[in-house]
Amino acid sequence: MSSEGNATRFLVLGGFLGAGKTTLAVNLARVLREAHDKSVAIITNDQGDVLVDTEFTKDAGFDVKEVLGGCFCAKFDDFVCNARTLVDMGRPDIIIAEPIGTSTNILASVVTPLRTLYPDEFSVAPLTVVVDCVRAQDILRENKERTQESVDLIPAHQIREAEMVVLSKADRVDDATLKEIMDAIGAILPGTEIVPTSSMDLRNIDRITGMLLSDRRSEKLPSPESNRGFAFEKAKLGWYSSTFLVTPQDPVDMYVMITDIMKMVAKEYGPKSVAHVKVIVSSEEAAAKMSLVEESMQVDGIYGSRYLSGPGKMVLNARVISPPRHLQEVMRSITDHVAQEHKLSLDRESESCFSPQPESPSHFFFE
Ligand SMILES: Nc1nc2c(ncn2[C@@H]2O[C@H](COP(=O)(O)OP(=O)(O)O)[C@@H](O)[C@H]2O)c(=O)[nH]1
Ligand SMILES: [Mg+2]
Repeated sequence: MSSEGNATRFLVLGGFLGAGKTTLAVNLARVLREAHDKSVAIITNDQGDVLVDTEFTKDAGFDVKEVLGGCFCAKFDDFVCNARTLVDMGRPDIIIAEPIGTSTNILASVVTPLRTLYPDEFSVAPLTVVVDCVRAQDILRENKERTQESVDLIPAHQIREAEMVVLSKADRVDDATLKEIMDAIGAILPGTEIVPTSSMDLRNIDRITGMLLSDRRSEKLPSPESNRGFAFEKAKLGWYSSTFLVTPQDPVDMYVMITDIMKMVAKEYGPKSVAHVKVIVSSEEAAAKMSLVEESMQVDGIYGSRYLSGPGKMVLNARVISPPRHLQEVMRSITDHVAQEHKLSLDRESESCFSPQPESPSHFFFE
């Protein structure tokens, strides 16, 4: 990095909803800080107006800025402005930016504009795409029947754009399956580095930090693909976000409360419909975050006590294949039920629900 002058190293970490981008960003930031004495700042991104990822990365102790209400590509000036603010705030060695999980043509509309327009300000690393091992075979299967619930064109396209592929959740598949996935991706992207990893044991994370600590820059020529099919897939999704003030009557077990929310969502929608649901509850003393991806429910972190005894805040993000209005009704009834069950008051402070609309990139570079 030293030969890059004053340019801040910059990584765009793409990949589908729930693939493991935020988890990887935080793990990379920790390893870079602890093993390499490098500081990392993070930029998050969402269509909605509140984002669990931002709370989570802040709680993990990193400088964070967010671009809300649209993709980095459509809000490119905000994106660059946030990157500059992070540089002014803390002079980070590396900025990691996580676009929305449904973002497409990132190479043409985010990575190439950044590396072309600001070559002295940002040293843009190869576009790194996180692919969930558990979903990979389904995404890559050819000639399969498309149903109302299939959203595969977007993740398959995201893989084609990659200059480095990170296979997340390698702990959840066996070695033979992992090899099949690597062979299939290798056939699509000959010569592209594919790195299997896991948040459980951080295997191969040094290969990703090694790339970041090198001078390797993004250089792939963008060959954008038509957004029509992608727009159709995006329109199948309901996007629900809300924030609440949480006031418990007695200390409430946050773990049990969030698990109840997730179980009810999973019961209402089948695994194929749940792209990613995430909830974070936090107070001055404690925080707990949990995710549901397809049928897999996971605690992503509990800081401090798992009991909430004073006022707190809850942020809820659900990305589900569902008409938005139905999703809103479901989420309202679930939060009402949980409030009653756990004897707490949940005062909704904000709420939004919609299907993502097609976006117009500020810049679009192609061969
Ligand atoms: N078992 C396992 N779970 C993971 C791994 N990486 C991420 N996850 C879980 O997958 C869920 C979604 O992760 P997140 O980073 O929020 O995905 P994002 O939407 O791509 O940012 C969370 O519950 C994570 O804890 C991994 O390597 N192994
Ligand atoms: Mg995320």
